[in-house]
Amino acid sequence: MMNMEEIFRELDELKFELPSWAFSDAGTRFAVFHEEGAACNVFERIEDAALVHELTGCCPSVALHIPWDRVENWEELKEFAKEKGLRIGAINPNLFQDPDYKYGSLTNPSEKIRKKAIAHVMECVDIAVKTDSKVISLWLADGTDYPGQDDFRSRKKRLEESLKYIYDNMPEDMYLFIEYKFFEPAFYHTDIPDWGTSYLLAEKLGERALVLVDLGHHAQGTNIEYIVATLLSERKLGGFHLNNRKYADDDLTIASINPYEVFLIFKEIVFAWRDPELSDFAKKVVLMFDQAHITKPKILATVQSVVMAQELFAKALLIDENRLREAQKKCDVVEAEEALMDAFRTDVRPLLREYRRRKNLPEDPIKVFREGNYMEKRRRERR
Ligand code: PSV
Ligand code: MN
Ligand code: MN
Repeated sequence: MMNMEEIFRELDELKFELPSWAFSDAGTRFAVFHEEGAACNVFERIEDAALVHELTGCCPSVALHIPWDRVENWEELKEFAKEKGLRIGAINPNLFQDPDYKYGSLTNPSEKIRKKAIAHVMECVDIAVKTDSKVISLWLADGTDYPGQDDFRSRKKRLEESLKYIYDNMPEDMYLFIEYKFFEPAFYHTDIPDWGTSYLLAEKLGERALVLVDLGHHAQGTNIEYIVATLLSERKLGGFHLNNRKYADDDLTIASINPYEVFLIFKEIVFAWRDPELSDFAKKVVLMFDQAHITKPKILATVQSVVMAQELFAKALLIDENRLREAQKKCDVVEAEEALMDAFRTDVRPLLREYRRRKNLPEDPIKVFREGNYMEKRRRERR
């Protein structure tokens, strides 16, 4: 069992990445809803991410989506982020909004369109170089709607060739994350539907190609923590898109529906952190939020997400690993589950308040945000 000082040291290593796109207006496929004072451009999005970092102390990087966050002068943007206490995290190419990709991007039957998609990813590689980012995080909307629409094996081959070009032309210290999603926007088949396909592609490319797990991208009942454990043991887990889902890719705030699931996922990370053979690798796994705040105010929802994730991670840190392993050795199923549940049932809020107090952070970031005039100021200035 870890003592409080050890837990605090581990909490020091817990960092989250914020997505720029969480701070601007979002919507459903039916409508986009406006929040007064919400960020309208990348500088304002970075400002909002910086505020979340200021209140929580554990979100030092911000991921960008291109072209949503495209600027003329990347040096200026990088410096702006730096002044605000942030660095640029993963660069996310957008291969899903251009109508040219109706029949696929990196898999498209047309060589011309594949080249266009590759060129966009290479532009993102260039942006990553200019902003000192080390990660390209790729999600494809590619798939087909009807049987017979295209040939599966030909698409797989085109995808592999496109990815190989990208991987081979990235700087040697850059990582390529390959995100999977089992459906949508195509409904008959998806080219990268599951972790196995992402893994296969990443494995063929090389060591710096890794799998990205978005918690919203699985069929109901999928055991995500098992996928995480498998990918960790293969050293193929690059990062997460943290969120929660009820039905589909609904991008709800993390643990709003199923906190125990997130706790079990974090347990896999914590145990990998503590495994001497995996520790260095596991500590590099990027914990990013991919959430769209529609019914909640965006900055507040992000603060709430960070607080929630930190609490669940702290609970996972409290698991008595020896007790659990002893029970597992004896096949004492009830005792093993109790070892997990004891940690899960612990109220870690006093511990986190003390942790934040020591770091001169607000003990209750949600309350401080609510009571501050942060949004009022934004509504005035961003009108
Ligand atoms: C797709 O559903 C996804 O999860 C990918 O990560 C995209 O980049 C992101 O959503 C856009 O919000
Ligand atoms: Mn995602
Ligand atoms: Mn998604």
